Amino acid sequence: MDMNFEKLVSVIIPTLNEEEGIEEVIEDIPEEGLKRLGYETEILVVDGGSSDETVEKVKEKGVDVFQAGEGKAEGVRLGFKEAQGDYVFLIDGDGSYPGEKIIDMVNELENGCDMVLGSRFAGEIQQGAMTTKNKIGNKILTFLANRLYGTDVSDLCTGLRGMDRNVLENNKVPGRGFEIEAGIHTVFSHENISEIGIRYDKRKGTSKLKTVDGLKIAGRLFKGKFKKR
Ligand SMILES: Nc1nc2c(ncn2[C@@H]2O[C@H](COP(=O)(O)OP(=O)(O)O)[C@@H](O)[C@H]2O)c(=O)[nH]1
Ligand SMILES: [Mg+2]
Repeated sequence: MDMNFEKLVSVIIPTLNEEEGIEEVIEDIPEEGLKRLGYETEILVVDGGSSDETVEKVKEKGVDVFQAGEGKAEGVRLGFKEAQGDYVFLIDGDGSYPGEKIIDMVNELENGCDMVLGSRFAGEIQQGAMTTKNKIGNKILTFLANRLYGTDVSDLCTGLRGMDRNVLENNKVPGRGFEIEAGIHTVFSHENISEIGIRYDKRKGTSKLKTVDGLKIAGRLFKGKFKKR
């Protein structure tokens, strides 16, 4: 079969100093399972200037690394620009999300949704994987997103999601840094969103998220709703 007729799944991994988890994240992407569904897999690591061994480890695995500007959002947007897949996935590079779930998520997208979330709150959160403060923050932000945008999701900020590339091509995704998931929500709120429950594990390495980011995410949700971009 001509390569041009293969279906393609892109998996974007944003990284900043994830030398402890990145290899495992790449290994857990179910390329074989996707092949059985008829998809080639393209992995894109978008790095925000790691000072540890992240980039070397990714290259050793034969995976492409793109150098992005500062902040998670710049990395993700660069990934969106480079990704060629029919479906575009995002997964954090810290080992906290189950890559094997991409198979079930592709099924959801094939069944007609435009974005599928891997929901931690509809799944299970392992002991020590999320602080109580972050749990409350995530719940409040998710509630706010649903109230403002008329959606019904259970995990706004999840770091594992799959999207139809057509929607990404036709819309600019707004937001800086950790606002990116809220920015994606503002774009997909007019589309068909589904979710599957996932297990959330304790991350490898250290979190980059700060308390103030929660406020910025809320700000992004309000801006997207009430301000012309
Ligand atoms: N490219 C890029 N990725 C980032 C940046 N900051 C964080 N990340 C990545 O975004 C993902 C989520 O960050 P993390 O610190 O785990 O946040 P949390 O999961 O919300 O606690 C991880 O894979 C990080 O390596 C950045 O400035 N640039
Ligand atoms: Mg994390």
